[in-house]
Amino acid sequence: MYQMLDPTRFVVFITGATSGFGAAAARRYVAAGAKVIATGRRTERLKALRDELGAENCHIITLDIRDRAALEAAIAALPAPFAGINIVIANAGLALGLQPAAQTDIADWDTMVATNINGLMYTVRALLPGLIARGGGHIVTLGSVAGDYPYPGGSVYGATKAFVKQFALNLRSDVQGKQVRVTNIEPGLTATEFSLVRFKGDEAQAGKPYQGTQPMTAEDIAESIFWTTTLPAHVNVNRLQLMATTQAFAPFDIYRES
Ligand code: NDP
Ligand code: 8X3
Repeated sequence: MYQMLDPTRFVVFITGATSGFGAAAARRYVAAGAKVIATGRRTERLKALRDELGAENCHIITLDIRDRAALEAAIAALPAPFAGINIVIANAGLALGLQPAAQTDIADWDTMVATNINGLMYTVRALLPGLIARGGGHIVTLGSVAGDYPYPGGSVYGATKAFVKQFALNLRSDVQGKQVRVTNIEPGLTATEFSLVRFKGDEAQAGKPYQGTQPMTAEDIAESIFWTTTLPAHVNVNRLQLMATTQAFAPFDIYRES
């Protein structure tokens, strides 16, 4: 029989565990017997998750990944049962707005760069030396189809996800021989709070991308993340792109005079 890794040996650090993929991943790993460090800015959500999963399985840290000093301090202060991190799910991120570039709020661009790029860099930089020192592990980043396929209004969000992809691939090169695996998960349309965040709480607008169709779910993505990390240690999934079966490709958009 094909031998997967034993998830009861996993200590998993998850950013963005208050919602969507991160919360679903926390549940998936704990269900498989792993220990999880769940992080995010919304403390009440984290407490509810800890109550659900059990404090012996789920350690929570209120954390804004844009705050490098806080991130490093939180990792340095981890209690012993959660200190031996061997899986990092660098998932926290967001899109803000869908306006054309000329009309966008530049503060939204700044927030996306600070979160999706700087926050990701800080997370990986803070955790990678520990993974290497402990003999290996796995870093999973959350890219997007938006990192490959342009779309109107996707300007900075898509560009941050292109960064995530290349950062993950470059990390792979850096950790060669260190027993550290790196995987960029690249989902398409998935129903989470992503759209509500993008449209700043406007539920009617946020619901539109999912209307009349069947998007993927947070559990679909969590299962994919889990699968890549439980594959035998000699296998590295570099990139994994997923779309809802209802989502496909369109022709190029040609502007015509008439
Ligand atoms: P959600 O909005 O449901 O979850 C996003 C998570 O990120 C929340 O837990 C949020 O926690 C956290 N987060 C946001 N900003 C920060 C911050 N500054 N510091 C710490 N945590 C932060 O979205 P998804 O689960 O869908 O998205 C997860 C990742 O997947 C993102 O990187 C997103 O770009 C990507 N993605 C999503 C797709 C989709 O269609 N849903 C498709 C492709 C990729 P809190 O607010 O409590 O801090
Ligand atoms: C989220 C998917 O298509 O809304 O990364 O950009 S999309």
